[in-house]
Amino acid sequence: MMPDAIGYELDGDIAILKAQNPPVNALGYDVRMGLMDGIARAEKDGARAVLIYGDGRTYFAGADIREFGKPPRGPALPDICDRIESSPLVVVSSLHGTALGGGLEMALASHYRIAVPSARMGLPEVLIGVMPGAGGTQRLPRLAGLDAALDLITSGRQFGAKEALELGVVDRVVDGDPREIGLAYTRELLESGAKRRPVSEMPAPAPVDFDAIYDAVLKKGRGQISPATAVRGIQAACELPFADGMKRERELFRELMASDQREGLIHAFFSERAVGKLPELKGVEPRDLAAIGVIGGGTMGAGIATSALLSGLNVTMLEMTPEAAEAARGRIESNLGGALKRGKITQAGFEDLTQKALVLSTDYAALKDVDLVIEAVFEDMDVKKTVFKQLDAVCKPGAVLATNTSYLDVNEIAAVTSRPGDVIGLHFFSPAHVMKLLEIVVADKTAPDVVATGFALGKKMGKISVRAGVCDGFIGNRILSTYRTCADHMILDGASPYQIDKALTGFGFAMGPYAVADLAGLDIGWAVRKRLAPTRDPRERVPTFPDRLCEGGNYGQKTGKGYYVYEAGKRAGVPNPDVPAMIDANRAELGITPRDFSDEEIVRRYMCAMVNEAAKVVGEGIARRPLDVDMTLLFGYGFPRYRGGPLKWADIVGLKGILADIKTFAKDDPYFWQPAPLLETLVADGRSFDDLNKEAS
Ligand code: T1G
Repeated sequence: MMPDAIGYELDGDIAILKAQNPPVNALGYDVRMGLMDGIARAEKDGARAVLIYGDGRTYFAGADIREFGKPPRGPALPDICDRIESSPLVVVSSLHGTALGGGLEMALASHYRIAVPSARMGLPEVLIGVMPGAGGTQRLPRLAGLDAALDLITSGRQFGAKEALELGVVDRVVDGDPREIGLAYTRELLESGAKRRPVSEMPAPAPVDFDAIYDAVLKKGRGQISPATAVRGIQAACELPFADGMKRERELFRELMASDQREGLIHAFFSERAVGKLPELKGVEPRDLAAIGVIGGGTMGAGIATSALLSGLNVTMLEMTPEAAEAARGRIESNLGGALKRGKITQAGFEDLTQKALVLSTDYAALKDVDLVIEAVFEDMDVKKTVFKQLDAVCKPGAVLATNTSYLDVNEIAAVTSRPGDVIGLHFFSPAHVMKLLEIVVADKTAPDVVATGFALGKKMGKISVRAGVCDGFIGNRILSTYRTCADHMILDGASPYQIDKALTGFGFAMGPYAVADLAGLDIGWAVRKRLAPTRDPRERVPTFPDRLCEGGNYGQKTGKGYYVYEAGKRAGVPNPDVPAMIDANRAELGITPRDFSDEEIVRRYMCAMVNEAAKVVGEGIARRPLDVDMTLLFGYGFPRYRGGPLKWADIVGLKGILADIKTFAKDDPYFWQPAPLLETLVADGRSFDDLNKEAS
């Protein structure tokens, strides 16, 4: 028999309502029913006060977001908040864990609030595409003031008990058990004759120029509408009577609830948790992970070592010479210096990490006891094979041997060792101590517990780990290569790199593909093109203007010039005046008469290319599920989170139309626009990528 979602107890003249809905006391239907019943019962029992707190790890962590998009059931949260606030009894909430969203709104509807020092709070609704919908935009401004309410609600950030006390969001911060400190505080209130203190009856802040605030927040949202819409809710608190403000909040909340962006952000929320849970790893124990080795102390190796050190791992960094080892130490200390500056570590922590946890060596023997080694040397197959032969000879039995290669064949690397089952790809993204994406590349013979160890390392390092199969570019770079080629084709046919970048930032990308290429370094793509040239299919349309740019030594930001020219001290570049002539020459070589492109067509072609290649990646099993591709693009390639990822976007806009467009585009270039078999199957069966996600979980 499931315990009641809300426990009820009478302690003297105090009724105690205890949330019992693990893991996070989400305010699902049973909890909401229990709260309504509990308040009514307390009043019927003649209690003088009610104490509300959460069992387990936290006070209510918000509405149950699994109910979003489903027909509403049972009492709505705003009604429960109003019921609590209007009770004739004195209502006290005792907060611990993470009182978020509707949870904090419940506390704001209480008359008094106490918290333990470690408690954290927040109204993160905008982060999942909605806004506070149970009075948060009406009560928080009254309690904490307009500036704090605007900051907390439009950012969705969490804040701690100390800040909450300073803002007046909580009345007390006392260490101890939430129930005990809550009871003691409630008794003290009753003994002192404290009255009910409805926040709704407090004066609201004076109105200000909310249109200006709305415009500023909308601009900052880069296309995401929930933060700016929440501003209109706060505006209602300042301009309307409370009841009317609540109505206005509800209208705005419902608008957002019905939006594609809410669908995209909720998909991202659940997918970033699901992506690390592979059915094939159920019950598979990872190997020990206390100390790791990193070979190669360049940008990638130093970033990987930094991330590992910050996650509590001991790291042995191997370089070729003492000078290279010292240079690697310098890079790692510079990375950790950033963490120190941001307060992520203390000075003592910095010294521990750099003096004790980090060991530098030029001798492979230093790796004989590590649990896992990550190779991050030059992207050359022969160099990597040499390294793996030495690792095979030196590392202890059971040590995991990982390569950070971004596209080389992990099967080929594994084959030079006597233990291919211990070999795996761990593809980090630069800078490795900042980027959250980790592609875990599983070779044909990689053992299941080695895969589990890769995921355990990713979790320890705070990464979003995605399982990838072996192919050129794995998941992310393979898809990137296709949509970048589509962009190059549009340039050959008449678009400019600058129009394409503008169109894609308008779609929600932080940067357009050509600005990204300048940032990453144009020489990387150039090397890939040269590597692939011998095996190119003659039907492929291959632009030459990118090579002309590189031949001039223009590699992007690192040389000060690429598609853009970067003047010293300026973050953004300006279009490189030499580029149009290179494009015109390329068009002339091919006999192309350039045509105009609308921003809409640019985005449509770009996204159809991305979705088509992603469908091939899922269809071939390189990515286990569509959500795995979505998380790869969100966490490694700047895809706008409020669209959920390319395959969520495809489901929302409709697969039928996407396939039809691909077939239209194929008339001009049948080789590039070969429809993905999986896409054709889904359209034929009337299914979505999300259907595949559900089937795979
Ligand atoms: N609803 C349903 N399930 C939830 C949930 C929620 N609100 N929060 C977490 N879970 C699940 C999660 O999917 C995972 O499930 C498990 O709990 C542990 O979570 C009216 C409308 C609370 C800080 O946005 O920020 O209130 O994978 O792995 O790292 O205005 O979860 O185990 O099956 O993340 O310790 C507002 C979202 C809702 C909070 C805990 N609230 N959650 O982090 O564990 S909207 C939120 C979080 C709202 C009102 C509006 C975090 C956490 P599974 P976890 P964690």
